[in-house]
Amino acid sequence: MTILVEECPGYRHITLNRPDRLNALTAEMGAALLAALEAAEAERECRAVLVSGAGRAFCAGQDLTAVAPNGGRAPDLKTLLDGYNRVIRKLRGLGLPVVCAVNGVAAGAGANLALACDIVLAGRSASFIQAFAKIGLIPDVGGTWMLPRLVGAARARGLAMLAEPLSAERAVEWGLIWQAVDDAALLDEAHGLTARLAQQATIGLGLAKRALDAAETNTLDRQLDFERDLQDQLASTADYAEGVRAFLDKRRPIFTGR
Ligand code: LHQ
Repeated sequence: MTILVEECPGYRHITLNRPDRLNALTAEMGAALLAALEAAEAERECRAVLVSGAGRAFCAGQDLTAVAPNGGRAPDLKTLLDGYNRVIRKLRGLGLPVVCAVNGVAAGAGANLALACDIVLAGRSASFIQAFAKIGLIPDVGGTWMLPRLVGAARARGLAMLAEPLSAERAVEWGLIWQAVDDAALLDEAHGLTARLAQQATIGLGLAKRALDAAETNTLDRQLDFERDLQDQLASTADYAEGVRAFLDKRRPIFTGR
């Protein structure tokens, strides 16, 4: 199986599972990943998702053996990317927090798959490579959108054009990812963080994602109205009532995701 799904208390752990190919992506794997995200979304008890890779890498991007031009004929990258783009849209639109544990190299579409997640942790020996330029392509699956927003125009251009590995520490320094942790501690840290998010006010976290994404295109004026409307929606959730009650009672809140 190209994807493994483990049920953990309150969340699901999805593992990219082609370790002998550094978890390089195939159309089948993209479809399985999308199905796993849809299943997580449909399960009421699932309130967060963790994504990581099996073996020594996170993901080496597109499996290049599947897209080599054949006898001068160009491969069908359009259909392939339509499939991967569904995964990116699902990750961004998912009303659940998604943690990514980058356990080794994340190259090409693999790097940008990681960046589409909400909170990215990486092992100190991991690296991010916008490998596309090495094979004559542009950063895809959202790379050209995410990179300048995360690291600014100058660094985005350098990463896209030079295709050099960026260390996990430098990725944190540049604001590309949330945190770098010791390799041996990565999975424990990522599970701990995901479990913690799974106990938070789920609807609020989902709407925070929506608001932050909407802010990329909204004016401040429109965004203020949008925040007001989302906050108005949240005012009637059980978790808001519990959060305020717990604060006033000086105790820890018990959120139910409702
Ligand atoms: C691989 C791959 C791989 C197949 C390692 N494919 N086998 C493009 C087209 C279409 C639509 C969708 O979007 C895209 C976007 C993209 O993702 S384009 C970018 C594709 N990825 C790359 O260009 C990265 C290619 N890989 C590498 O540069 C290196 O393997 C990295 C830097 C990731 C890791 O290097 P090493 O740690 O030195 O490992 P390695 O190169 O020895 O790889 C181990 C094995 O995995 C090896 O096979 P072998 O049979 O020799 O043991 C590689 O051939 C295989 N592998 N990446 N993308």
